[in-house]
Amino acid sequence: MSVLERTKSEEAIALENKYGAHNYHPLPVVLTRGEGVYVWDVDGKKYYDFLSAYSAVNQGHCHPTIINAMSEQAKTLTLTSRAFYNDLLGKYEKFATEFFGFDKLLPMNTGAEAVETALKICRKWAYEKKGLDENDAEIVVCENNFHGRTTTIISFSNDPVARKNFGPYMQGFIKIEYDNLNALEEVLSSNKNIAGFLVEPIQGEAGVYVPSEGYLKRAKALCEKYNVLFIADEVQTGIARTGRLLATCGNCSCPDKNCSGTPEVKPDVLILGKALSGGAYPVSAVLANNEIMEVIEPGTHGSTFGGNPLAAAVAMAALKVVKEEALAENADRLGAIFRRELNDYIKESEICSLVRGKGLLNAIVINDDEESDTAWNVCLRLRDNGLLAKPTHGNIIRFAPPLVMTEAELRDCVSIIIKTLKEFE
Ligand code: IF1
Repeated sequence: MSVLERTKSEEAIALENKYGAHNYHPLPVVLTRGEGVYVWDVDGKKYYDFLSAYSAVNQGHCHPTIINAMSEQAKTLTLTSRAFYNDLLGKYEKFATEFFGFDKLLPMNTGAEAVETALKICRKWAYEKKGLDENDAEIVVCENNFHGRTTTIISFSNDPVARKNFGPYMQGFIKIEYDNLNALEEVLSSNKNIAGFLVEPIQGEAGVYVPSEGYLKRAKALCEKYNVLFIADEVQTGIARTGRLLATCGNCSCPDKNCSGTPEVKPDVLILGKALSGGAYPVSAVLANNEIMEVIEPGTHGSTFGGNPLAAAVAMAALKVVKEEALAENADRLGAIFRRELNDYIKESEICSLVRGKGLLNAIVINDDEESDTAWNVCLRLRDNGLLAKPTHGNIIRFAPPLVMTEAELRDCVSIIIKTLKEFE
């Protein structure tokens, strides 16, 4: 049998089980093709994708604009390393910095790498600009954060599964409660060594927790008061997912006409990943203005693949799609319909107690304890009914479809979800 020949579901699953590390517990469905909001399994069954590869595929699967840019560039030049210039990186950096309203961009590949990059920039800034003594810098983070899987990042996670037996842990992080301004002011006012505050505008992995109105704006003001960098991890919330170009959007000079929303914050350091490539390729970035980014000098940071011309071509195309197809606007509009329709249902539901979120980043809470397998079973039934989603912490199901969805498709999805939940009432 040729290696490229299609394996049926069981065979594909068995191969992963036998030859792959068991670092995931996937929903049993084996996908082979994607287009827009749809994916198909190896038996030809079609599904709505309500995960979007954890919000990487905001532009929809295999978007022709992105795939064309990718295949054209793949035939021309893929990788030079940063030992030499390439003719696309500068164009992309100009495009993306203008798009998001920052002076400079530092290109990386994965979200975790971009978070690491932001932490390094923050520490170096603290020593060279703020004047902290070497090795004294501390960075404030939030409880129940998710920023990736590297040894430094898991050091300040409080998820026991993500952390246990991966020590020793990196020093220099202080954890405070999310969405608690008093806790932030307390730590900033009592500790002279704080360099930065790293925060997710909405906590995704924790279960799509949207902070109180004005939280981000006031947190940023506190950071300014104490000369601390406000670092926004928009790896998951960015690129139109929450109904704005960025969940922190507001006074940035981004071209999103929908971008005058309530959480008006311009981060000092912005972290992007996932949908920066529309899911076609790993592309991440850190953006900041000159007085911060200038602490990075030759030799202080880098990556073989970061800033390669293929990534640059893909990212420019991915951002163009976001703007041309008004994806932020669509996410805002469809998200409101989604929550309204599900809230109507929940009033009479025994199984589902809550829907929350912003734009098309939403979650429902299943009425059962964290350890129960109800949410998992609901996801299996959703799969049978033609819609793919995945539980996050135990009893929470995240709903994050591609942003290219139409209203008719969204309403179809809502009826699949409600029909499925009814089967569990
Ligand atoms: C996994 C969740 C999503 C992120 C934020 C950085 C990263 C992520 C805010 C790192 C990654 C992922 C990775 C994925 C699960 C996932 C996730 F369930 F944890 F919450 F998206 F929904 N900052 N999020 O959300 O980016 O290095 O992965 O490119 O299985 O680890 P990465």
